[in-house]
Amino acid sequence: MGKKIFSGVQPTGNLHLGNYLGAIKNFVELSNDKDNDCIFCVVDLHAITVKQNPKELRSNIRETVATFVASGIDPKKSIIFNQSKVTAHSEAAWILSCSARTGWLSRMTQFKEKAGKDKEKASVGLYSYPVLMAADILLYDTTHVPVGDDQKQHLELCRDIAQKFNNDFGAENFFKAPEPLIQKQFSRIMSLKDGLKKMSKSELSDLSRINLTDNADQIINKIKKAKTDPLPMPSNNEELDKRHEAKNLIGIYSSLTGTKLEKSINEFSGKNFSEFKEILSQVLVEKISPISNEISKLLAEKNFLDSILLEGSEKADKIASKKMKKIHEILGF
Ligand code: AQP
Repeated sequence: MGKKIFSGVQPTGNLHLGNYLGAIKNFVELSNDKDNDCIFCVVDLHAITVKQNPKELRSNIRETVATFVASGIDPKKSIIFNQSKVTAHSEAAWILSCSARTGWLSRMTQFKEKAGKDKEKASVGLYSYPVLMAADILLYDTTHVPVGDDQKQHLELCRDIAQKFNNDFGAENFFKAPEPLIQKQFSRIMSLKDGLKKMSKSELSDLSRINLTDNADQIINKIKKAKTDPLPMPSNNEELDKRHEAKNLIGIYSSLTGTKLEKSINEFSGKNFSEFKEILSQVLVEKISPISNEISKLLAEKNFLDSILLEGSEKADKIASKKMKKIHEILGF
């Protein structure tokens, strides 16, 4: 039986190699299997958990759709829409927030990381973000959620919320507990400037990430400047584990070329980083340039991008409203 896939990406600009290798590449592969029903959501309600400029947000929503399509998701086969246009998401988030326990939410590490030291000043939305994510997933009877490693904890929370709702209302199996689909290797791409920090859209330094809109010169320059260490390339797994930046770069190479990590280590063992970086840049340019070229072409076709979202939101709304009706019945509304 095919899978019911749902996943989202925040339209917060600077979509990067981590988003691609951790999530979008997997979206494309899953959407190419005709047995799967796929829904890919531009999660604009999630984006406003931190302050957004409305004009930039609108353009980032279109850029996210363009990235999906440029990466290979066919809008005729998969539903692509933005979250704010299907009101059931916000409604279900409220309802599920009454099932979620505050103790569960306070354990979420992403909130701690994103709120930083000044937790009191973080928005309530940033804190309750995983409940909205649970609503997104559960409204569509999703069976599988392709995400990066950083979202694993939120997926576990989603399963707990589903189970609690079902138990509380004697609605056995009403919300289906979804399975995460996380790449086995290289599920977390790290910053080019710090091998211990996740590659991220909001990192101030643009040199820390490869954006999916970067051109060949920018990619080559960023890899040239990527942090490494003074030793030659590692020659075994143990050595690699201790050298975070080398591990990240070899991971990126392996993931892009579909090569087993051991094979990549052997290929470059003892060589200079400069030699490896040149090859890595070539591979990156080869894989990312076609996507970035396509994104810029699509960005000029605003009406086309808007029509994808409109059509997608109509389809998504049909599914979500049906589920919402049943939720009302269960709750006694
Ligand atoms: N560095 C990463 N490595 C692997 N996967 C990643 N993802 C994000 N960063 C990495 C995965 O990309 C999908 C979409 O992410 P998102 O846009 O919803 O938000 P995020 O995880 O908060 O992304 P960023 O880049 O870290 O944004 P900021 O800087 O705004 O916090 C998700 O499946 C995610 O796992």
